[in-house]
Amino acid sequence: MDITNELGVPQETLDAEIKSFFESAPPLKNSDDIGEKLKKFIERNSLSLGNGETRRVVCVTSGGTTVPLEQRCVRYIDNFSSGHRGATSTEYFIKAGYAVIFLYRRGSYQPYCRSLPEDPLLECFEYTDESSIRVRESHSEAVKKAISEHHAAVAEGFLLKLPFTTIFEYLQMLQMVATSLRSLGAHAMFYLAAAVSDFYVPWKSMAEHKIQSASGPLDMRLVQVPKMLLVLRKDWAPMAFCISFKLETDIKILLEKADMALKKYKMHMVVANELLTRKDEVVVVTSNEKISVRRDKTQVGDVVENPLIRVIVERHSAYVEKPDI
Ligand code: PAZ
Repeated sequence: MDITNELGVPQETLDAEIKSFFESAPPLKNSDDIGEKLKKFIERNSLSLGNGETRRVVCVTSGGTTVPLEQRCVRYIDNFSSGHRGATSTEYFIKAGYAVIFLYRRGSYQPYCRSLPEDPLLECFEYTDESSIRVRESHSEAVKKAISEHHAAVAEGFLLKLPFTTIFEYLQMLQMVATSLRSLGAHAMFYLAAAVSDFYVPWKSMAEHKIQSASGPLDMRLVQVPKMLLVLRKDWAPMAFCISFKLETDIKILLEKADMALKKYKMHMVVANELLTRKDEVVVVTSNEKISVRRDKTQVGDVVENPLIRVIVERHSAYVEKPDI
């Protein structure tokens, strides 16, 4: 008899899809190095804080995953995500006393760099008559703040940055992080703000070389990415506090879809946001509440992540006291 899971599909089918995804994915190039970094980071942050508490650790995912179309990849499918949400949230989590594993898309926004211009190297620095390089006066405060806060977070062991590009790298790394964080139980959190591809080309059915245009229109079959959120919740880190994000462009279906995601993937919270207003407001959906969170427009430079992380930290604290798996 087939046992159907929360997604309405037989558990065996989901297990087989996940197995096939991981088995056919190109192996992570630096998995030993990532494993070592994770081990050290978690060991360091598992030490008691001296007041009977242990530091909480959150994995923040950020930016979009790519879907390669060729094994020797020239072309790929990408998405809009800039990584601003993940990078900014990381700053507020560290401020709230968390250690953060920042799993981010290469080249996307970085924590503590919000107030820098788009091309900091070329815009913040200048060449002097004495043939040295100095920070332009106009950017000196922003550069000083970015460098000192970033260095402090890394040096004190509160920030571990792990980059990904493809959907294959992302899911393999997420699995590594999740299984490493399992030992922290309810003190671990997942804040899944990355925009993860829903469809992909399995490695084995992917063209090896650059697809040729001479062969006419391109007909390509994309397969659905297996629903890993449920596996993360049930198997990889069952005690961790899990928050996923739901993005829609049609506000009318947003809350309904967020509610569905909450139930289907057994998330503790789903943060619902609409593409055009995502920097101003979000709605935090839980099993019994819908909390509207807005940035304070009267405060210059306030961002929606400030009140959002406050709400999340408060709920995580309650969960640590009384985990209700
Ligand atoms: O990365 P960003 O700041 O440009 O955008 C953030 C976001 C919209 C990608 C994030 O808030 C989100 O909703 N992530 C999940 C997207 C999804 O539904 O797949």
